Amino acid sequence: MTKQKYNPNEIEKKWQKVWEKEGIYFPDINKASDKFYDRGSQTLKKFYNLWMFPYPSAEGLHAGHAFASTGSDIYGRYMRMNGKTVFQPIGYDSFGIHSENYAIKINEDPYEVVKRTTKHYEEQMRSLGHGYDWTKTVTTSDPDYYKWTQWLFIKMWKKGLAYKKKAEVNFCPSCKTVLADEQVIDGACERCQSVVDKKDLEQWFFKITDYADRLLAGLDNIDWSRKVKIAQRNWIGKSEGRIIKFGDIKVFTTLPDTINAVTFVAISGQKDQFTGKYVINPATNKKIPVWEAIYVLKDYGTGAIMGVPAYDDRDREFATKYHIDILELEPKENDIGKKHTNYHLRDWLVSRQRYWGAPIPMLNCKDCGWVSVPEEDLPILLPSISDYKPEGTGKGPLANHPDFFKVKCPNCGGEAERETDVMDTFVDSSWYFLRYPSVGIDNCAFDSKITKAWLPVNLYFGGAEHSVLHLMYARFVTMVLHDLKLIDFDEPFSKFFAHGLMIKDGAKMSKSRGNVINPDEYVEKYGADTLRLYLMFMGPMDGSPDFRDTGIEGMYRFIEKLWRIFTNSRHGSSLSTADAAPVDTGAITKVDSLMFSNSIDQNFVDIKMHQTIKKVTEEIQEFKYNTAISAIMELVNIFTKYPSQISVSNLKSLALLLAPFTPYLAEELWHETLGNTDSVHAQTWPKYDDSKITSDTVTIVIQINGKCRSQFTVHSPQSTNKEEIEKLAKEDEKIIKWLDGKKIKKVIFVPGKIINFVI
Ligand code: ANZ
Ligand code: ZN
Repeated sequence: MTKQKYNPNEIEKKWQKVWEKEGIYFPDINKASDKFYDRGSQTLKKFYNLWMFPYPSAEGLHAGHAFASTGSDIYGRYMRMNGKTVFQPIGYDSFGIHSENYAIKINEDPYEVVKRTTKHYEEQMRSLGHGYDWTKTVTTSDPDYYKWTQWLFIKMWKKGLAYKKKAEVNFCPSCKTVLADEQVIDGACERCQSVVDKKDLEQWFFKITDYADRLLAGLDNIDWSRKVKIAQRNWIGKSEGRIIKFGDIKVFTTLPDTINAVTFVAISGQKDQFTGKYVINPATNKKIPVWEAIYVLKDYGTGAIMGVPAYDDRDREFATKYHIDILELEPKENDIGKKHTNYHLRDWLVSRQRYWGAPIPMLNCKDCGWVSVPEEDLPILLPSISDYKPEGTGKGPLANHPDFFKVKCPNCGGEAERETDVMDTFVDSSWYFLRYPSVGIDNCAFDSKITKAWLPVNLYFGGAEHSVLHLMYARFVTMVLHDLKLIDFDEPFSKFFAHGLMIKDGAKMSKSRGNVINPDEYVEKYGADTLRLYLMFMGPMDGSPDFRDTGIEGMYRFIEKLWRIFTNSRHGSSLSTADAAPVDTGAITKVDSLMFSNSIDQNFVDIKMHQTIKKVTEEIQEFKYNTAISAIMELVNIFTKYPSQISVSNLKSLALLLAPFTPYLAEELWHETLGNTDSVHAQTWPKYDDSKITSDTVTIVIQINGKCRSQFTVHSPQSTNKEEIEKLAKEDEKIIKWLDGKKIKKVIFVPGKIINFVI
């Protein structure tokens, strides 16, 4: 009988079509909503499994995306097999500088660019075998999405949380736009690394500072890692101190007890200089000089400090440099000044002088001032223009288009001008998780009943680099919508898991290094299942695994071996020794030291099966997919060694364990070998029996003339049976060599411990 060879390309294409047709990843959102409407049962049933949506770049998905998204997909599949109705959507963060800069480079309309890149992403993600709900995708640059981003802006405005003010802002001369504080890393633009300038510009802000305390307090109620919570706390930077008056200058201090040692006051300035003024230190009544200093920040505290060179390093440096007195005095408790709490968190700067973003739905009327666009006029469409390149004038490209900005005031009918800035992409991504379940509904941003049923997100999977930006904004927006009574929860992501970043041959993957891995090649050559397994086997999800493609061959061979185990069992033949050759993955550990004879009872394979189910189950819950996979490999090794002991039920369990990791392979085997007709992904996760796990095995040492030469493992009852142990010991490969041509004089047996051959 000819055996069918493992052909991933054929299998994977086949199941993609079937899954799509049967909609196995498309939960009926409305039906489920009726069922889950009651929060109590909802927590039992629904599972909203979310991976941070990517921005669709020209290069397409790279292997780092594949690593992260596979990690998320495995969890979703696991939860589905644990009885959850899983909703796992995907979309594209398609507005913004990435797409726009690329469009400029190739001189094409960003709209066309995005159409092409999102299509490419979709093809790639489909091929990877992810269980996405393709009926509910979101593209942030589509009018049916950004209409609601504009709506969100208006909600902010009406609640007094959006305002425009002249502010000293970070301006990237290369990107020709303002940047939020969070987008400036050590004085350089996060995207292009250019040194950032300061400019005074009129900008729109969201008042996230009003929510500083809520954002802090909320952290206590969510299941996020310590690390991410610390990052958020530091970013909010709550600091308690006092405001103290030195003459007419107010300073903010966290160490008021050092006031005796204050020898100067400094206000924020463009350069270090003495102002010529003096003020009285209220604690000592002494006259002290007032300076301007660069190190004093304009926007923090009161924008002025009391200089305590004896206790503060920067003050000491300043005093030394400018020959100001240094007073070494013990701090003394006092109650001068007024208690004050300060935050490092700044208001969120949301306007950008660029083209490729959602137009800000505001207009400026000569008589009425700033007025929001009536909601029924949304969306304010981003017009298609050819001169969309930023000029760096402090105004966006839309400011060159009177046909766009010249409008009538909706209040008084007078002359008005639209805002020509567009929104920061972080606004787009601050609420997209609310849109997914309501995709297709066009009379609201999110349907209240559906949202109540499906939100918050149960597991959010994403990069740790978003710890303070995106995650803080999304939490803020959620709190605001909660306060507007539009949703009934105020934390969007019950659990957040920060995955690590994949590297390539020891270095960070980047375009400039030319070491970006395209997953397509590997899918083409080995199939998505091999790639998935390889990516997940590289290390734990929160580590920085190194992609070295030498390992992928071994993984392919492992899958072929799985294939043979199943297909051979169907043909009723047993595995040949060649088939049983161990896979070269480095995963085989303890098993090799176990030696059983063919008389081993079926029980042992069963024990191993239950142990593996337990291990895989526990490791998946911890996102340690690598060790889950090694456990499966160990099991497979046992299967290849004892082919005659494999029961159909063992094979079934193995297929189920494989399903989250290698969804195509598992489905194929489930149907073609095991003869099932429904999807493996709709099955119940295998259960383990604790009573079967405690392995009742005993290790027997084999000695030759009293010296330990080998050992093997048997079941406890067997271990006291001299004849059986002697027979098994003589079958041991090493012992065969020792005994070869020798005469056994005596056999000493210590039941359950040692068998000694005297030769
Ligand atoms: C006296 C003092 C003595 C201070 C000492 C520190 C150490 P956090 O904890 O970050 O809030 N400060 C206040 N406003 C500032 C501004 N606009 N620019 C630069 N520095 C400013 O830091 C609060 C401390 O930072 C304040 O407490 C103040 O210096 C300084 F041994 O006052 B302190
Ligand atoms: Zn008006």
